Amino acid sequence: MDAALAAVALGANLASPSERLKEAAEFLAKTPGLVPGQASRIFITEPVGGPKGQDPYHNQVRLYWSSLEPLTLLRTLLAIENQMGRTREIRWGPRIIDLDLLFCGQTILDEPELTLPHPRLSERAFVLEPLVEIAPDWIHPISGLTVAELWRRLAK
Ligand code: A4P
Ligand code: MG
Repeated sequence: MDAALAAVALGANLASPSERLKEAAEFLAKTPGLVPGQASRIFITEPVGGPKGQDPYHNQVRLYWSSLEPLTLLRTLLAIENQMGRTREIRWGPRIIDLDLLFCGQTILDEPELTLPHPRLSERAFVLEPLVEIAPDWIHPISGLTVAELWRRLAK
């Protein structure tokens, strides 16, 4: 498989979140089949959904040239979350690390294990704001809109 540009959203709001983003990036940089590209700044964001009283999140998006199949890449992300001690109790509850696959080239998939592009990509400021910094011209394969256009729509 030729390398495709993949975008990974990193989020954390427990246990020194910015350190956790760094740790996850180190795991990703060591993964065979992934070549790191640009990384956005880290944004500190208010929690969206989930229980009241959660701490703010640290969010970032990182790009990779990936020669992995999308499902292999997703399973790699879940394995890194597990290695870092992620547990799942409440939907959208506080987390040590969340690694979501935003897109993998122009692949469209609609499976329970992996939906691509990420189904909430276009409505999440904590994802689009970092993404627009590093991939403004990427075209969403379903809507046909660029990331810059999606961000302008949401930020209005
Ligand atoms: N899955 C399917 N498609 C994907 C994909 N493209 N990327 C499946 C990642 N996973 C995908 O994931 C649940 C299952 O989704 C996985 O087993 C995988 O096979 P999860 O990590 O347990 O759940 P999650 O990420 O907490 O849930 P969800 O619904 O994807 O979360 P969202 O919509 O991403 O929201 N507020 C701020 N400020 N910052 C945040 O980062 N994050 C969330 C999570 C809520 N509020 C937030 C933030
Ligand atoms: Mg997730």
